[in-house]
Amino acid sequence: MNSEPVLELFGHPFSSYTWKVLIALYAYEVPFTFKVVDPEHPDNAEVVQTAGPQGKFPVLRDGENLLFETTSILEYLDRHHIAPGTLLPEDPDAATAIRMLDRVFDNYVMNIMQIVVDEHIRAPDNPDMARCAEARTRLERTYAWLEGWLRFYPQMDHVTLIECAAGPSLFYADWVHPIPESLPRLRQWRAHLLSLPPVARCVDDARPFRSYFPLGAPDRD
Ligand SMILES: N[C@@H](CCC(=O)N[C@@H](CS)C(=O)NCC(=O)O)C(=O)O
Repeated sequence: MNSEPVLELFGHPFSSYTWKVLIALYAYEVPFTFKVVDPEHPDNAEVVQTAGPQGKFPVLRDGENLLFETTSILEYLDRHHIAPGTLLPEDPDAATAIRMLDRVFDNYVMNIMQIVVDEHIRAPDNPDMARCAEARTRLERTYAWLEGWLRFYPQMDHVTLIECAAGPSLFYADWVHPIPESLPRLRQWRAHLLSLPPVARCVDDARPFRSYFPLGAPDRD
């Protein structure tokens, strides 16, 4: 793939998956143009709608290369715009271990949290509470698993695929279903992630949109 042209990232400042890519771009000072996806920018929305099968964002454009799916975007950035081995190791087995955790944060934190959010968008006055309760139980199970995993994972000041995936997913999941005090490592790690400059920048840039959070944004973070 060609890596010459200026990068464009299509996304939204309040979107958790957009943050996942922004965190790497900010952390490694990769120049890019942000193309906001909203009703005022139909051209940007059009790019997103045609890039992948479900019209999801973010989407990265690098010249003729159009990439969707955040994990693939980050692997591409690692190879072509950061330095191979920065976001995920070059050793295949070590990379598999990192990808496995990336899947945990996307599939078992972000996407489960999103079930509760979507339910409150679908029926703000009468959300299906049984569906929400089931999602909350699943989130609790992931939280408990992560508390154990954190006995072995170091608190790092540099950003890898894991921090990119964990920062946004834990930020929003804790809004939907607070991490209990009985899981101090996970609570502390979330606070550490939010203190990383690229993550803090995403949090700050998203502040103007907090009123859109369907469950009501808590008065913290
Ligand atoms: N698996 C996708 C998920 C992307 C995703 O769900 N993006 C949300 C925004 S955070 C989206 O596009 N929502 C609008 C929609 O689903 O139509 C990825 O990793 O890029």
